[in-house]
Amino acid sequence: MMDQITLLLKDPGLSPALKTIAQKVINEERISEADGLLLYEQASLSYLGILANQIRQRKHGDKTYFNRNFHLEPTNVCLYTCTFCSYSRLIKKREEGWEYTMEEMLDLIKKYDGKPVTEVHIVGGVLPQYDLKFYEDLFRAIKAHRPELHIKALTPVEYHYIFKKGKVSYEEGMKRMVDAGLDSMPGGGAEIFHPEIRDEIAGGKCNAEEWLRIHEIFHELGHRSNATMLYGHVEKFHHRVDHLERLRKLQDKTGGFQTFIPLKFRNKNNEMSHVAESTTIEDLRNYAIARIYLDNFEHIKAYWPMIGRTTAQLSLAFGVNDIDGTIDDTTKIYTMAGSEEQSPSLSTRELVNLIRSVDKQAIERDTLYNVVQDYTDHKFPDEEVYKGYIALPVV
Ligand code: V47
Ligand code: SF4
Repeated sequence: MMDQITLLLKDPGLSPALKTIAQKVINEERISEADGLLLYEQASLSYLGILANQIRQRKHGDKTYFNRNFHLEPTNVCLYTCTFCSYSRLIKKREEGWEYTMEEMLDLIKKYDGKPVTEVHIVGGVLPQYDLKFYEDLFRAIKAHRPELHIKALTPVEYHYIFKKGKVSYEEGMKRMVDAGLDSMPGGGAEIFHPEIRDEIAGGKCNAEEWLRIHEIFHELGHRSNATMLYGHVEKFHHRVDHLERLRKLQDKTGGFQTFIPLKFRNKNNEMSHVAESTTIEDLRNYAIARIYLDNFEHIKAYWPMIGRTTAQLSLAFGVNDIDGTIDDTTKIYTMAGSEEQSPSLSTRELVNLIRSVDKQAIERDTLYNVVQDYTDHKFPDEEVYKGYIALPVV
């Protein structure tokens, strides 16, 4: 029987340019920026799915990773005014937001004592009192309380601000963060790198070069980080290609990125509510193109609280091999922006079933992709033998 890619190449309706790109994927050759643009402009969902799935299968087979984490959001008050942000309460409307003290944050950390979480993801707004010293103290206090808890914290947006305010270089600042207990960096704050878009939607915060430089320094210190792209608003396809290209270039240099996470723009309660959201078809095309373009990234992650469980399941056939953790409703960033999941909480068993029901293997990982537990042949208590498709409630 002919495999899907061979059938694709024999399709008389496929343009020579798309055939050439398919051939590159088969030969494991890198595609160019022009190829990337052509994929966004012309490639069908089925074409992209076949190619992205081929790469996913080559890299990971059916393995699909998840981890157990929780979010800590020190504040939702922010100095910046990103137009897509539904989360922040401007400094002028401070009373509508929250600003946790050190003690309050440690209490939130302690709520997870005895629970099998491996990671705390810390992210929030930017405010002067959350300075370099504050975060050093916070990381140290978390490690003193629970040394094995992995701290994945802050983005270059916060680091750029606190280092400037503290009058330290990026190099010195990142070293101090690592010394205090920072283990890895999440992918946020990347938005769209191209200044034509960045200045419009995220003016005033760190620019593309600064975002990339802080990740580079962190990688040079021997640490790993993620990258995101906030897509589906006012950017054009060439801005997305530019974004992917800048990430691919830095990854060639450092190899320090673990995972790429496309973030679908949600339009509730923000200054861009008039901008229509992308369709599910476009979301799946975007995952697939990211998988094809970022040949030097090991993992592509779908953030299920944002896109919903069903699209997350579908994404696993479009290049995605990771679904964000078994988090509970500790993050407000997306619920406030109108995400699919109003109370994003899944138990390990639900998450495993979600992965299994599309015939993939569920693997629990830690932040650095060490296997915590392989659920492929796992039988939950009171569970009958796994029989294939499990219908999930529609959300
Ligand atoms: O930088 C804010 C995005 C990001 C909206 O590294 C929005 O494992 C869509 O980066 N519509 C922060 N997106 C979250 C983030 C993240 C999430 C999950 C996992 C990881 C990881 C990182 O959220 C921001 C911004 O790009 N965002 N508002 C919105 N209305
Ligand atoms: Fe502040 Fe981040 Fe919201 Fe921008 S996206 S306003 S930096 S919290």
